Amino acid sequence: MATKDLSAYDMEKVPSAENMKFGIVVSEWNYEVTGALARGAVETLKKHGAQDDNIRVKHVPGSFELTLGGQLFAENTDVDAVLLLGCVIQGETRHFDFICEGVSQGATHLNMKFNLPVIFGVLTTDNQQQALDRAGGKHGNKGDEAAVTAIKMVALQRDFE
Ligand code: DLZ
Repeated sequence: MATKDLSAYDMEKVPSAENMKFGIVVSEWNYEVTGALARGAVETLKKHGAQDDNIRVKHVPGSFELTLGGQLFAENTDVDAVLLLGCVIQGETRHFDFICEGVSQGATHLNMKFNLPVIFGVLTTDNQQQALDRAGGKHGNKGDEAAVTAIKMVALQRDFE
């Protein structure tokens, strides 16, 4: 895009995902939330043209395990992007901080190590209601947003090929 066209940039526009392959890693912890994130992500990928055969879903026990799940996709498949979907809810101990820190650093590392879009689709909330509100509730579905981000990043990567 030329600099003169910047005011015409349309962020609502989503590229076609028709020829893109996706891996989705879903955490089992707080599955009422993460299952809804996953359903939203799959629906959104398909809405933008992704083929069912080009979307693979794997589950891991908790959000801390999302990083390794992502690495397994990156090393063993030809996916164009990986979505990490989890939900960490604040408890009484510092466990929350360690898990959030671990998975956010892990996702960043995977992006760089594999030069692959690895999308951070992890809700980090104070309570379950806040999480439900963002998993198909009053604040939308962050799984949908993760899917759109994945599509945009694959398209960006292809722009540089
Ligand atoms: C142990 C734990 C706790 C307390 N809370 C959550 C949470 O809110 N969300 C989540 O995804 N996982 C949680 N876990 C599990 C950890 O992610 C991980 O599975 C364990 O520490 C084992 O490595």
